[in-house]
Amino acid sequence: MGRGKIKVIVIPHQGEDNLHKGVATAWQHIKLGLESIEDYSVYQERWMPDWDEVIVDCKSGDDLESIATQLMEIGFDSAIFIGGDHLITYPILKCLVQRYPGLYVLHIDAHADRRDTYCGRKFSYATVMRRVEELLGGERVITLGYRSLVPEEGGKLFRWDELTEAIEELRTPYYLSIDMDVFDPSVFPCVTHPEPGGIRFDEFMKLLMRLPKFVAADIVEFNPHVATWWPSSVFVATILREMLIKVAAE
Ligand SMILES: [Mn+2]
Repeated sequence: MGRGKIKVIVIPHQGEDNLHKGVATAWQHIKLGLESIEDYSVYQERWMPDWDEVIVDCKSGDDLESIATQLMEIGFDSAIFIGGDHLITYPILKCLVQRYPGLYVLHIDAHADRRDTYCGRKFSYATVMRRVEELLGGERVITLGYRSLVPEEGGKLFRWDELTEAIEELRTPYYLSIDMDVFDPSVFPCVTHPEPGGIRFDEFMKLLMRLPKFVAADIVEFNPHVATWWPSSVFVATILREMLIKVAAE
């Protein structure tokens, strides 16, 4: 993979089985949100670093091989990936694990995403962490913030009030995956599957400040079409700024 500036890599993938369409348009809304906020973070007392935008071609629908091939061609040192739905995490990790064989994943989500199949599909936003477990080993995939699952979904699952236990399981190098539905629908309604009982922005920031630096991260499942999109666009833009600062920090 090539070296250079931090990249924001957009993967506007939307699965056939998504209940509401809309995640493919996330990035254009986040870009408007970035125009509204300061480039300076009062939380980390740093400026947002320079970054390059790269957009992956997802016209081929569920063709994960095509996404993985494009990611290998793009090459990146530090990157934040923007979905799209949660399935994008799989091709990203398929590339990253070649470079970091012992990679861990911290998966922040209202859902476990560990069904074996969903709507007859092996690869779906509802099965993605099961596939990631098969790729990396189940002990390396840590989910935090879940509040909805079915009994077949097992693994290293932690509720938000078990945050300290989840962090104790984490090792570096690691990848951070953020499903926006981890937030409470009252603070962030723009997701396809909102779940009551979620976290606030300040709780997320407290976690981010506690975590060691990650090698790359994604922000997925922002669906601007299911609720009033403007405050949510600014919300995701703010999260992106904070993560760019975090990944750029020495
Ligand atoms: Mn979710």
